[in-house]
Amino acid sequence: MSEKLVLVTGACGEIGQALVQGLAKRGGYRIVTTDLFPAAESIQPLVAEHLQGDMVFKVKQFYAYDFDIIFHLAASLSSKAEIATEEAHRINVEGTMQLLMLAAYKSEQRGQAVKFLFPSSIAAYGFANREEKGRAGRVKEDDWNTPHTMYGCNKLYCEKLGMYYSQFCGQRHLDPQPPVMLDFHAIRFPGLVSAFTVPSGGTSDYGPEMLHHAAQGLPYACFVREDTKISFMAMPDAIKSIFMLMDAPREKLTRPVYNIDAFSLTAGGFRKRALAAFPSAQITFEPNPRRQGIVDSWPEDVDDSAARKDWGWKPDYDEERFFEEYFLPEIRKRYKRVSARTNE
Ligand code: AKB
Repeated sequence: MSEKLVLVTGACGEIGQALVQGLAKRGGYRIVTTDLFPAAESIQPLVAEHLQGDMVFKVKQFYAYDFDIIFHLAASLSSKAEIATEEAHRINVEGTMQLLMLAAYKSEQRGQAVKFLFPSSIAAYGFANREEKGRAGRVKEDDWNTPHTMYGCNKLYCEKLGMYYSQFCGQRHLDPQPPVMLDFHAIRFPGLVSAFTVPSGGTSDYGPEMLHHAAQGLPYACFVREDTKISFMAMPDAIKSIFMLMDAPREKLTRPVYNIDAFSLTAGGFRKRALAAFPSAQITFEPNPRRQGIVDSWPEDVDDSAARKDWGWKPDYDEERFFEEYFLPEIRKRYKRVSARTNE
Protein backbone atom coordinates (compact mmCIF):
# COMPACT_ATOMS: atom_id res chain seq x y z
CA MET A 1 0.00 0.00 0.00
CA SER A 2 1.33 3.45 -0.84
CA GLU A 3 2.31 5.81 1.94
CA LYS A 4 -0.02 8.62 2.96
CA LEU A 5 1.54 12.05 2.63
CA VAL A 6 1.05 14.03 5.84
CA LEU A 7 1.90 17.56 6.92
CA VAL A 8 2.54 18.38 10.57
CA THR A 9 2.78 22.11 11.34
CA GLY A 10 4.31 23.20 14.64
CA ALA A 11 6.17 19.90 14.58
CA CYS A 12 8.78 20.96 17.14
CA GLY A 13 6.15 21.75 19.77
CA GLU A 14 5.07 19.30 22.45
CA ILE A 15 2.18 17.70 20.57
CA GLY A 16 4.13 17.91 17.31
CA GLN A 17 7.09 15.86 18.52
CA ALA A 18 4.87 13.23 20.12
CA LEU A 19 2.63 13.07 17.04
CA VAL A 20 5.51 12.66 14.57
CA GLN A 21 6.92 9.86 16.76
CA GLY A 22 3.48 8.25 16.85
CA LEU A 23 3.06 8.45 13.08
CA ALA A 24 6.50 6.97 12.50
CA LYS A 25 5.73 4.13 14.91
CA ARG A 26 2.44 3.36 13.14
CA GLY A 27 4.16 3.37 9.75
CA GLY A 28 2.65 4.00 6.32
CA TYR A 29 3.21 7.78 6.31
CA ARG A 30 5.59 10.07 4.50
CA ILE A 31 5.95 12.85 7.02
CA VAL A 32 6.58 16.47 6.01
CA THR A 33 6.99 18.89 8.91
CA THR A 34 7.22 22.62 9.35
CA ASP A 35 8.15 24.82 12.28
CA LEU A 36 9.84 28.12 13.07
CA PHE A 37 12.76 26.05 14.37
CA PRO A 38 14.98 23.42 12.74
CA ALA A 39 13.66 19.85 13.16
CA ALA A 40 14.07 18.77 16.79
CA GLU A 41 16.53 15.92 17.41
CA SER A 42 13.64 13.71 18.53
CA ILE A 43 11.92 13.87 15.12
CA GLN A 44 14.69 14.60 12.64
CA PRO A 45 15.35 10.98 11.60
CA LEU A 46 11.61 10.34 11.24
CA VAL A 47 10.69 13.05 8.77
CA ALA A 48 11.05 13.00 4.99
CA GLU A 49 11.32 16.77 4.77
CA HIS A 50 11.32 19.68 7.21
CA LEU A 51 10.49 23.18 6.07
CA GLN A 52 11.77 25.74 8.52
CA GLY A 53 10.17 29.15 8.76
CA ASP A 54 7.03 31.12 9.49
CA MET A 55 4.15 28.89 8.44
CA VAL A 56 1.99 31.80 7.31
CA PHE A 57 4.58 32.67 4.64
CA LYS A 58 5.30 29.03 3.77
CA VAL A 59 1.79 27.96 2.71
CA LYS A 60 2.39 28.80 -0.97
CA GLN A 61 5.14 26.15 -1.04
CA PHE A 62 2.70 23.52 0.24
CA TYR A 63 0.63 23.77 -2.97
CA ALA A 64 3.35 21.64 -4.61
CA TYR A 65 2.41 18.69 -2.36
CA ASP A 66 -0.66 16.43 -2.40
CA PHE A 67 -1.18 15.99 1.31
CA ASP A 68 -3.66 13.32 2.38
CA ILE A 69 -3.74 14.52 5.98
CA ILE A 70 -2.87 17.87 7.57
CA PHE A 71 -2.26 18.12 11.31
CA HIS A 72 -2.23 21.83 11.95
CA LEU A 73 -0.60 22.24 15.36
CA ALA A 74 1.30 25.54 15.00
CA ALA A 75 -0.10 28.11 17.43
CA SER A 76 0.75 30.87 19.84
CA LEU A 77 -0.57 29.56 23.19
CA SER A 78 -2.73 31.37 25.71
CA SER A 79 -0.26 33.23 27.97
CA LYS A 80 2.04 34.23 25.11
CA ALA A 81 -0.91 35.30 22.96
CA GLU A 82 -2.08 37.74 25.67
CA ILE A 83 1.27 39.53 25.49
CA ALA A 84 1.39 39.79 21.68
CA THR A 85 -2.24 39.69 20.60
CA GLU A 86 -1.85 40.83 17.01
CA GLU A 87 0.99 38.41 16.35
CA ALA A 88 -1.05 35.61 17.94
CA HIS A 89 -3.99 36.41 15.69
CA ARG A 90 -1.72 36.33 12.65
CA ILE A 91 -0.26 32.93 13.57
CA ASN A 92 -3.41 31.33 14.94
CA VAL A 93 -6.04 32.62 12.54
CA GLU A 94 -4.22 33.66 9.36
CA GLY A 95 -2.10 30.48 9.42
CA THR A 96 -5.16 28.26 9.85
CA MET A 97 -7.14 30.09 7.18
CA GLN A 98 -4.30 29.72 4.65
CA LEU A 99 -4.01 25.98 5.30
CA LEU A 100 -7.79 25.45 5.16
CA MET A 101 -7.85 27.18 1.76
CA LEU A 102 -5.07 24.89 0.58
CA ALA A 103 -6.91 21.79 1.83
CA ALA A 104 -10.18 22.97 0.26
CA TYR A 105 -8.51 23.57 -3.10
CA LYS A 106 -6.68 20.21 -3.07
CA SER A 107 -9.80 18.28 -2.01
CA GLU A 108 -11.74 19.68 -4.94
CA GLN A 109 -8.87 19.28 -7.41
CA ARG A 110 -8.17 15.65 -6.48
CA GLY A 111 -11.81 14.73 -5.95
CA GLN A 112 -10.79 13.28 -2.62
CA ALA A 113 -11.18 14.94 0.77
CA VAL A 114 -8.00 16.05 2.53
CA LYS A 115 -8.29 15.23 6.24
CA PHE A 116 -7.64 18.31 8.38
CA LEU A 117 -7.11 17.68 12.10
CA PHE A 118 -7.01 20.70 14.34
CA PRO A 119 -6.16 20.81 18.05
CA SER A 120 -8.58 23.19 19.71
CA SER A 121 -8.63 23.79 23.43
CA ILE A 122 -10.59 24.22 26.65
CA ALA A 123 -9.63 27.87 26.10
CA ALA A 124 -12.61 28.03 23.71
CA TYR A 125 -14.78 28.21 26.86
CA GLY A 126 -15.09 31.20 29.15
CA PHE A 127 -16.75 31.75 32.53
CA ALA A 128 -17.41 35.18 33.94
CA ASN A 129 -16.01 34.23 37.36
CA ARG A 130 -15.00 31.35 39.66
CA GLU A 131 -18.50 30.90 41.02
CA GLU A 132 -19.90 30.42 37.51
CA LYS A 133 -17.06 27.99 36.73
CA GLY A 134 -17.79 26.04 39.93
CA ARG A 135 -21.49 25.79 39.09
CA ALA A 136 -21.00 24.77 35.43
CA GLY A 137 -19.87 21.17 36.10
CA ARG A 138 -19.03 19.08 33.03
CA VAL A 139 -19.25 21.44 30.07
CA LYS A 140 -20.69 20.38 26.71
CA GLU A 141 -19.15 21.51 23.41
CA ASP A 142 -21.81 24.08 22.57
CA ASP A 143 -22.09 25.70 26.00
CA TRP A 144 -20.07 28.62 27.41
CA ASN A 145 -18.44 29.43 24.05
CA THR A 146 -17.41 32.85 25.37
CA PRO A 147 -13.61 32.76 25.55
CA HIS A 148 -11.71 35.42 27.53
CA THR A 149 -8.38 35.11 25.76
CA MET A 150 -7.03 35.95 22.31
CA TYR A 151 -5.94 32.31 21.99
CA GLY A 152 -9.42 31.05 22.98
CA CYS A 153 -11.10 33.44 20.52
CA ASN A 154 -8.70 32.28 17.81
CA LYS A 155 -9.37 28.59 18.49
CA LEU A 156 -13.14 29.03 18.52
CA TYR A 157 -13.12 31.07 15.32
CA CYS A 158 -10.81 28.57 13.58
CA GLU A 159 -13.23 25.78 14.50
CA LYS A 160 -15.91 27.82 12.72
CA LEU A 161 -13.62 28.40 9.73
CA GLY A 162 -12.99 24.67 9.56
CA MET A 163 -16.73 24.02 9.49
CA TYR A 164 -17.18 26.69 6.82
CA TYR A 165 -14.49 25.31 4.50
CA SER A 166 -15.60 21.72 4.99
CA GLN A 167 -19.34 22.32 4.55
CA PHE A 168 -20.41 25.66 3.12
CA CYS A 169 -17.54 27.36 1.26
CA GLY A 170 -18.94 29.54 -1.55
CA GLN A 171 -22.36 27.99 -0.78
CA ARG A 172 -21.39 25.40 -3.39
CA HIS A 173 -22.83 22.59 -1.28
CA LEU A 174 -26.12 23.76 -2.84
CA ASP A 175 -24.86 23.15 -6.40
CA PRO A 176 -26.42 20.21 -8.28
CA GLN A 177 -22.95 18.64 -8.25
CA PRO A 178 -21.19 19.97 -5.14
CA PRO A 179 -17.39 19.81 -5.05
CA VAL A 180 -15.52 17.40 -2.77
CA MET A 181 -14.83 19.33 0.40
CA LEU A 182 -12.14 18.82 2.99
CA ASP A 183 -12.77 16.65 6.04
CA PHE A 184 -12.25 18.94 9.06
CA HIS A 185 -12.38 17.81 12.68
CA ALA A 186 -11.14 19.35 15.89
CA ILE A 187 -10.46 18.09 19.40
CA ARG A 188 -10.69 20.49 22.35
CA PHE A 189 -7.70 19.43 24.42
CA PRO A 190 -7.36 19.99 28.15
CA GLY A 191 -3.93 20.82 29.66
CA LEU A 192 -1.45 18.25 28.37
CA VAL A 193 1.42 16.76 30.32
CA SER A 194 4.40 15.02 28.75
CA ALA A 195 7.24 13.31 30.57
CA PHE A 196 9.58 14.14 27.68
CA THR A 197 8.95 17.80 26.86
CA VAL A 198 8.11 20.94 28.85
CA PRO A 199 5.49 23.33 27.47
CA SER A 200 6.01 27.05 26.97
CA GLY A 201 3.66 29.94 26.38
CA GLY A 202 0.54 28.23 27.73
CA THR A 203 -1.36 28.76 30.98
CA SER A 204 -1.99 25.13 31.90
CA ASP A 205 1.83 24.95 31.99
CA TYR A 206 1.92 25.16 35.81
CA GLY A 207 1.03 21.44 36.08
CA PRO A 208 3.85 20.06 33.91
CA GLU A 209 6.31 22.80 35.02
CA MET A 210 5.76 21.90 38.68
CA LEU A 211 6.32 18.20 38.08
CA HIS A 212 9.41 18.66 35.91
CA HIS A 213 10.93 21.09 38.45
CA ALA A 214 10.23 18.71 41.34
CA ALA A 215 11.78 15.78 39.46
CA GLN A 216 14.95 17.80 38.89
CA GLY A 217 15.15 19.04 42.50
CA LEU A 218 14.47 22.64 41.40
CA PRO A 219 12.23 24.99 43.44
CA TYR A 220 8.98 26.03 41.77
CA ALA A 221 6.67 28.99 42.43
CA CYS A 222 3.29 28.06 40.98
CA PHE A 223 1.59 31.00 39.22
CA VAL A 224 -1.97 29.98 40.15
CA ARG A 225 -3.77 29.40 43.49
CA GLU A 226 -3.67 26.00 45.14
CA ASP A 227 -7.42 25.43 44.61
CA THR A 228 -7.27 26.09 40.84
CA LYS A 229 -8.78 23.16 38.97
CA ILE A 230 -8.91 22.30 35.26
CA SER A 231 -8.74 19.05 33.33
CA PHE A 232 -5.46 17.48 32.27
CA MET A 233 -4.38 14.60 30.07
CA ALA A 234 -1.27 12.49 29.49
CA MET A 235 0.40 13.22 26.16
CA PRO A 236 0.09 9.57 24.98
CA ASP A 237 -3.69 9.87 25.41
CA ALA A 238 -3.70 13.11 23.37
CA ILE A 239 -1.90 11.34 20.52
CA LYS A 240 -4.18 8.33 20.83
CA SER A 241 -7.22 10.62 20.51
CA ILE A 242 -5.87 12.21 17.32
CA PHE A 243 -5.35 8.78 15.75
CA MET A 244 -8.78 7.57 16.87
CA LEU A 245 -10.51 10.58 15.36
CA MET A 246 -8.40 10.30 12.20
CA ASP A 247 -9.32 6.62 11.78
CA ALA A 248 -13.03 7.04 12.55
CA PRO A 249 -15.30 6.66 9.50
CA ARG A 250 -16.51 10.13 8.48
CA GLU A 251 -20.17 9.07 8.54
CA LYS A 252 -19.90 8.16 12.24
CA LEU A 253 -18.79 11.66 13.20
CA THR A 254 -21.81 13.68 14.22
CA ARG A 255 -19.91 16.84 15.13
CA PRO A 256 -16.96 18.80 13.75
CA VAL A 257 -15.57 19.51 17.25
CA TYR A 258 -15.20 17.14 20.19
CA ASN A 259 -14.32 17.49 23.87
CA ILE A 260 -12.11 14.83 25.37
CA ASP A 261 -11.41 14.33 29.04
CA ALA A 262 -9.06 12.30 31.25
CA PHE A 263 -8.79 13.69 34.82
CA SER A 264 -9.29 16.95 36.68
CA LEU A 265 -6.77 18.01 39.29
CA THR A 266 -6.11 21.12 41.39
CA ALA A 267 -2.71 22.81 41.49
CA GLY A 268 -2.61 21.68 45.15
CA GLY A 269 -3.28 18.13 43.94
CA PHE A 270 -0.26 18.35 41.61
CA ARG A 271 1.85 19.55 44.56
CA LYS A 272 0.68 16.65 46.74
CA ARG A 273 1.59 14.15 44.01
CA ALA A 274 4.95 15.85 43.40
CA LEU A 275 5.80 15.77 47.13
CA ALA A 276 4.80 12.11 47.42
CA ALA A 277 7.22 11.24 44.62
CA PHE A 278 9.98 13.77 45.41
CA PRO A 279 9.71 14.54 49.17
CA SER A 280 12.31 17.34 49.12
CA ALA A 281 10.50 19.28 46.34
CA GLN A 282 10.07 22.99 47.14
CA ILE A 283 6.76 24.16 45.71
CA THR A 284 5.16 27.46 46.68
CA PHE A 285 2.12 29.34 45.34
CA GLU A 286 2.60 32.87 44.02
CA PRO A 287 -0.48 33.56 41.89
CA ASN A 288 -0.12 35.90 38.94
CA PRO A 289 -3.51 37.68 38.65
CA ARG A 290 -3.54 37.69 34.84
CA ARG A 291 -2.65 34.04 34.40
CA GLN A 292 -4.96 33.12 37.29
CA GLY A 293 -7.80 34.95 35.53
CA ILE A 294 -7.23 32.90 32.39
CA VAL A 295 -7.41 29.55 34.19
CA ASP A 296 -10.41 30.69 36.24
CA SER A 297 -12.27 31.19 32.95
CA TRP A 298 -11.60 27.56 31.85
CA PRO A 299 -13.80 24.60 32.83
CA GLU A 300 -12.92 22.25 35.68
CA ASP A 301 -14.26 19.36 33.68
CA VAL A 302 -15.68 18.71 30.21
CA ASP A 303 -18.35 16.35 28.92
CA ASP A 304 -16.76 14.03 26.37
CA SER A 305 -19.77 11.76 25.82
CA ALA A 306 -20.00 12.63 22.11
CA ALA A 307 -16.39 11.48 21.49
CA ARG A 308 -17.05 8.32 23.49
CA LYS A 309 -20.19 7.56 21.52
CA ASP A 310 -19.04 8.52 17.99
CA TRP A 311 -15.49 7.19 17.93
CA GLY A 312 -15.10 5.13 21.06
CA TRP A 313 -12.92 7.61 22.96
CA LYS A 314 -11.64 6.44 26.34
CA PRO A 315 -8.40 7.63 27.94
CA ASP A 316 -5.81 5.08 29.04
CA TYR A 317 -4.62 7.25 31.93
CA ASP A 318 -6.77 8.44 34.82
CA GLU A 319 -4.98 10.42 37.58
CA GLU A 320 -3.56 7.35 39.34
CA ARG A 321 -2.35 5.61 36.18
CA PHE A 322 -1.03 8.91 34.79
CA PHE A 323 1.36 9.30 37.74
CA GLU A 324 2.17 5.69 38.53
CA GLU A 325 2.35 4.12 35.08
CA TYR A 326 3.39 6.98 32.81
CA PHE A 327 4.76 10.16 34.27
CA LEU A 328 6.83 9.06 37.27
CA PRO A 329 8.56 6.04 35.69
CA GLU A 330 9.40 8.03 32.54
CA ILE A 331 10.51 11.19 34.33
CA ARG A 332 12.78 9.25 36.70
CA LYS A 333 14.51 7.65 33.70
CA ARG A 334 14.70 10.96 31.87
CA TYR A 335 16.34 13.01 34.63
CA LYS A 336 18.59 10.15 35.72
CA ARG A 337 19.91 10.12 32.15
CA VAL A 338 20.30 13.91 32.12
CA SER A 339 22.14 13.99 35.46
CA ALA A 340 24.35 11.06 34.38
CA ARG A 341 25.21 13.02 31.21
CA THR A 342 25.95 16.26 33.10
CA ASN A 343 28.20 14.35 35.54
CA GLU A 344 30.24 12.75 32.75
C1 AKB B 1 -2.59 26.68 27.03
O1 AKB B 1 -2.42 26.65 28.25
O2 AKB B 1 -2.64 27.71 26.37
C2 AKB B 1 -2.79 25.35 26.31
C3 AKB B 1 -4.24 25.00 26.23
C4 AKB B 1 -4.98 24.61 27.44
O3 AKB B 1 -4.77 25.00 25.17
N1 AKB B 1 -2.06 24.33 27.00
